[in-house]
Amino acid sequence: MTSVKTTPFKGQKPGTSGLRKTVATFKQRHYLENFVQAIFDSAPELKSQTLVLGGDGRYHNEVAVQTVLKMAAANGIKRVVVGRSGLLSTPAVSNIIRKYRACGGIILSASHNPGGPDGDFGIKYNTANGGPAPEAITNAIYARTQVLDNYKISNDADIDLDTLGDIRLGGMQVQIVDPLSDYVLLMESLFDFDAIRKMFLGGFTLCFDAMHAITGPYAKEILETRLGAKEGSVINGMPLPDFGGGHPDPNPEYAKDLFEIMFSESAPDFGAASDGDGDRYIALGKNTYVSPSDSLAILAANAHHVPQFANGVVGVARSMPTSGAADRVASAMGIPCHVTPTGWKFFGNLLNAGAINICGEESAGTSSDHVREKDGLWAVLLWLNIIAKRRLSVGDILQEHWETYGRNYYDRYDIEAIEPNKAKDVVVHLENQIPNLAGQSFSGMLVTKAYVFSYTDPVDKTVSDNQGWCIEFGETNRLVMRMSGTGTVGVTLRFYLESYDAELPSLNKPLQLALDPLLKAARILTDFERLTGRPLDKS
Ligand code: G16
Repeated sequence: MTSVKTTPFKGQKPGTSGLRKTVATFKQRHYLENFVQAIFDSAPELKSQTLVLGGDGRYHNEVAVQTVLKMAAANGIKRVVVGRSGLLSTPAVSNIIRKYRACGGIILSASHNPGGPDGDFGIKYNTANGGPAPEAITNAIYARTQVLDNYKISNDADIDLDTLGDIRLGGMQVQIVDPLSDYVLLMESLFDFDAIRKMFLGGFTLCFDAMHAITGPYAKEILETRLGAKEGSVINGMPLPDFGGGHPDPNPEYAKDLFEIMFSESAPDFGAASDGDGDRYIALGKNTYVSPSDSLAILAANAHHVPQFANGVVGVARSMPTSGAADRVASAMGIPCHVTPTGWKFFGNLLNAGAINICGEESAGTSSDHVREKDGLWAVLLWLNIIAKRRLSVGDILQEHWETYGRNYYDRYDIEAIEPNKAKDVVVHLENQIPNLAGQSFSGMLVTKAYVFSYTDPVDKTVSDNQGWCIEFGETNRLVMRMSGTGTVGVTLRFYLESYDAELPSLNKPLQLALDPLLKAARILTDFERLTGRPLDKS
């Protein structure tokens, strides 16, 4: 064991979901080690306990896994449960932490961000409940990174992670587990696999785009091998360190292969994609795309068809920028809908307290209390189980939902890599107007409420301020702007537009038409284009 002298790096503050930086940043000498030491110093309870470790297999995963293992050994961790070849999807890590009663977990992933030598890398700490560490812990980790002057690492050679079983690294036990088996067992315990299998036997067709990321093997095992979807239903199923040069973010822009298939003459009955580390998903039907906000609402409204929810949905939660579609379902069911800041960590206390058992976000994450992470494949199986029971197409389920609850037209504009000073000008410009906006009209809409979103956790009363700028135009229209916490270059500003309509004839308006007044209002209110020199559009 060696104690290595080091000096702090600026900016090792975990964002929405751990520390995400470019690979080049992570490759700097001591960069990863400093952050890992800060985790071990801030979570002394890990000593003499079990830690779970795995990553999404992106470029730098192999090197980073060995480094974390050697540092865990030097820091007195008793046992590390690690996925074979250092691989585990994010929901699989969460499950293993809970199932093996581990004290915490380290996930190596930059999620939906691109990979490869010029891409991004990331690291995240999850606590004993299987969920992302809450802000109190991530703040402590950050504070520690700022004063750290040494880290501990074992001098042992790299260990072979490709063979299942137990080996020792110094005084520490390393248990190498199959990344799939515990997760597959969990899924089998939650859903009616027989009903889904019968549906596939009856000719139901599926296309699952794994985007060359971690879910490929999980999806092949569950969808093709166990459930009998036709071989080849999982596309781009081979995980690659650079995701085949793609951007593993399941959205209309990056999951182009899938969208082409689902909007073609020969579209299968169901389409889905997941992201780099397997926690996000999107759902599609023939010529139909279900927005993540609608998907959350539909899954909540139909969950009772599925064994996992035999006792019903007790409460729902969504992040603030997510559309209010789930609120309408919750209100019709007479259950609460909690509105949290963006970031899966904010659902943790509600799930632990049993206050909710479905939650989700507009950023394509939905999950339940079966783990403490969002879970892409779980959401896909929930959809499949609902379709198997209801025998309706995705398009019919979506249309039925809108006709029952009304439609929340919804879209998000992301402007990435803005120069920090210019982004600050936009923020200051909007923030200065907030106190005086109520009563003013913008593109024909009257502002009824304008505020900076702040959240008080109902369980531990922690207050999280400055979680986004919200402007409401009556009950039906809303504009939100927030700063992303997952970008790695400059500042990413996100603009979320939402317009509710319950009138039957107008449920199928083109999205752009429905949201155009809000986009105009966003341009006026933020003066974005003048202040940044960038267009506020999708180019
Ligand atoms: C993470 C968080 C999500 C969040 C998303 C986007 O997802 O876990 O809660 O919605 O980032 O965050 P932002 O808008 O700040 O970029 P993931 O899948 O990237 O880990």
